[in-house]
Amino acid sequence: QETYDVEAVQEKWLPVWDELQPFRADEDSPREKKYALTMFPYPSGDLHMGHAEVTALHDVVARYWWQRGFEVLNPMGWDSFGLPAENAAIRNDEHPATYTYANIETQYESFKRYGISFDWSRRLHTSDPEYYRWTQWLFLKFRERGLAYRKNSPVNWCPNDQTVLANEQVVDGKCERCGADVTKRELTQWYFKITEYAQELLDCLDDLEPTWPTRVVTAQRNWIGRSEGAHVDFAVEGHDPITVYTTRPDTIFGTTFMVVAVDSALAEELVTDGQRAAFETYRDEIRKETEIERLSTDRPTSGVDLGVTATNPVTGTQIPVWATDYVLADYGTGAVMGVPGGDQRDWEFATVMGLEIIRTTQTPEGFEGESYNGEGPAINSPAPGVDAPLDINGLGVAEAKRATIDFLEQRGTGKGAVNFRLRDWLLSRQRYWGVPIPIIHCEKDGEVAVPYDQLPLELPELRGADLKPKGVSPLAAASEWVDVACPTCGGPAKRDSDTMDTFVDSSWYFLRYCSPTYTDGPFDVEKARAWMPADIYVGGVEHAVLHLLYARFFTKVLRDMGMLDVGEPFAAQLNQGIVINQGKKMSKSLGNGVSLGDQLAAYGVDAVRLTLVFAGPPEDDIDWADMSPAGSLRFLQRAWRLSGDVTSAPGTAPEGGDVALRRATAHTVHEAAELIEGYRFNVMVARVMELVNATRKAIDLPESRGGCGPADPAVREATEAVAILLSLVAPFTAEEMWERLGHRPTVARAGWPAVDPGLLVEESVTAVVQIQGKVKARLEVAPDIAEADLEQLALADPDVVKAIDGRPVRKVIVRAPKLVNVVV
Ligand code: ANZ
Repeated sequence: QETYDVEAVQEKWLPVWDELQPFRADEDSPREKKYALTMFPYPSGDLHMGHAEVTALHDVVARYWWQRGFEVLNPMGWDSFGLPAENAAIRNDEHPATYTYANIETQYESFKRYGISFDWSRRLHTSDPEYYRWTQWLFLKFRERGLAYRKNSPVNWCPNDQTVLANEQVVDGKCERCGADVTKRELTQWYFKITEYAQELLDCLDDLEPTWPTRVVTAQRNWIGRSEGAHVDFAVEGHDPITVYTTRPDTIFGTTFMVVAVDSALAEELVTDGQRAAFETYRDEIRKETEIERLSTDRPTSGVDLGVTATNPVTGTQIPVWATDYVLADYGTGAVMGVPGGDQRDWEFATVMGLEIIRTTQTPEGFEGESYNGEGPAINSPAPGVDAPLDINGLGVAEAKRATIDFLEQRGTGKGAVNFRLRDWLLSRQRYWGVPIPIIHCEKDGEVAVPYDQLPLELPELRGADLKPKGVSPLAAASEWVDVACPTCGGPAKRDSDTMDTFVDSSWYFLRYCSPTYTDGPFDVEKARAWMPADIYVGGVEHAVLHLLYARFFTKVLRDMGMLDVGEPFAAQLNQGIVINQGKKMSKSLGNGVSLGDQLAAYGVDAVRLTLVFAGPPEDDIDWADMSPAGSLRFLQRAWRLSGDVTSAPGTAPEGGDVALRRATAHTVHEAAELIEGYRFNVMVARVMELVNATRKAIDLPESRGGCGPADPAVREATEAVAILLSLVAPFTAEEMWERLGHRPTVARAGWPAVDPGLLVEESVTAVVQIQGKVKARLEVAPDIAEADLEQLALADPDVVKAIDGRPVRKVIVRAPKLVNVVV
């Protein structure tokens, strides 16, 4: 038996494909366009099993579209700025640029050997000046539209390391590295005003719901976090009224206190002299904590009475105002009306602080909990016997809310309001390896934009400088770079020394792919029109919220700038599962990592790709310990061997070939298309395996047992179909088969196998003829037989004629193609 030399086949075809460039996308082609996008990697290290999985799955779709006759854009690049690369470089004592570009080359070579159908002519790196020039351009355009601005905000600060910490770097209120108590520090930072698009970002999710994974849509909805309620004003003597945001204005009669965020300016203003010392002690303690700790539900209740009272705008009652940590300064208005009967945190607060509790919603029978925020008629609103200007007793929650808002609006003490959990996007990073923010700070002229014709504002190399995080960007210390003349007045000024969050780079890269070398703007508007939106976006669910939300935001702004005619960047999305080993996530400490390089060396590219695609539904995790790449390789050999057995000449018409095998081929091809379009790639592979087995039998079995021999044109037809279907998953094997079948490369562009639709229909079905309800005959008829024809056939059947025996036929009921009922 011939043996299949995996390595030789790989080495043979790579240079041929390089020469043929079968996957160069041409927007001027008359074919219909498809844009197949997959998330671009960070250049940290070489490719791993995760990259192998996602690109193998993605390639099934991209290659399928080519075979179906579409012009396909399937680009790849690198998300090469940012913390992962910078941290790895610092660890390896290398300059981030050296480290990053070396890794990019390694990954590029690996991707090529892995045979994905990327259009490498569109390769981009977000850390290249010709790319980030346009990231800076976009930043300035956003700023002109009021969508990029600076403000003061608190950040986690380690006083020992002198550095800003991300929330994840703060553990139990302490610095993850040195254990010092983390504090909050005010920094002036840049923000994108994504909140301006909150409602649209939410609304458009309805349209994405059918084609995006449910969990992604849900995560985005929750992150945007829209709620409806009211702003209510509480008068305070000697101070402006305090406005609270509440989703339950109907509980106003149960408001027995007010709580404001302890770290807010409001608390600072309100506190009386007598309470100031206690307040400051409490506040300093809370400042050491992280937001996550502050929001956790099982923390002890704490707070300080600020010594002032506020007036309930409906009842006129005076209520105490406290400061607490469970109210967040930057959500709603930073002030909350305390309703212990309706909110559990308020209940606990009232219980611990000895404040009054009044229920305002009737609890269901048998209710034994503390606060209650469900449905029920309003009670104590007002309390029995009390005279109040508003009475909502007996109304359900929705009606009571409406009535309260109407009342407040009439009185001018409140207003219906919508609130979003979504915050503006903090984009400043005090780090080196990122896009420099193109702003100059001048004492006289303030913030001045770097003129457009001076872009890109290049990141200085700073070879030999200490790039470790220090709370201010290393750029601030590079005086040659930082000290500049103000573009407006010419006086001494300083460049902004922060760099942009990496998520800015990845919010528009899919647009740059449409015209990667364009020099008159971030992308050629016409070319983007040809390709956008991406028809599929394949990637990890870890990007469900931030990256996808930011990319959606950029797309909407660019649409409003007149540069795009779509408002959503990704029409459909597929999230792959992860590759694990022995039931656990691969990790260094567990020592269960699987090296992609080792697997490729042992089984070859195609067997590894096939294993990953065949493992199960693409969304499911793959436990490599349960996989059999050796089995995949054996299957590929079986498929390949078919191509050596075919003896009919290329171009032989399959008509007249073995009908059973021809039917199997037609069904496989037909079903494969449906399966791929439903992302059921693993089932598609299973069908191809069945066709390979059927073809093998047709070749080997004697005619008496259903075989037809290798010269039958149906065998060629089946084997060619196998090669084309396999080209989506195992391109090397498929190419080799194609050549052995007498064709020229490349099978990747051979076109989807044509099937005779006649072979897909069942040839005949059995129709039953009954007389007076008793079966008298069975007829073999075409499945699409007309009712009249079936009736005629039935009445002419000799058995039926005999059974009728000359009696007059009173009625014939026909249910084509299965049943004829004759009544005599
Ligand atoms: C009174 C009330 C009564 C409330 C009741 C709830 C139930 P979402 O849906 O998240 O928007 N709240 C408002 N601002 C807050 C802040 N800065 N920090 C912490 N909590 C805050 O929830 C809004 C509700 O969360 C508001 O409605 C307010 O409590 C609280 F029976 O007001 B509610």
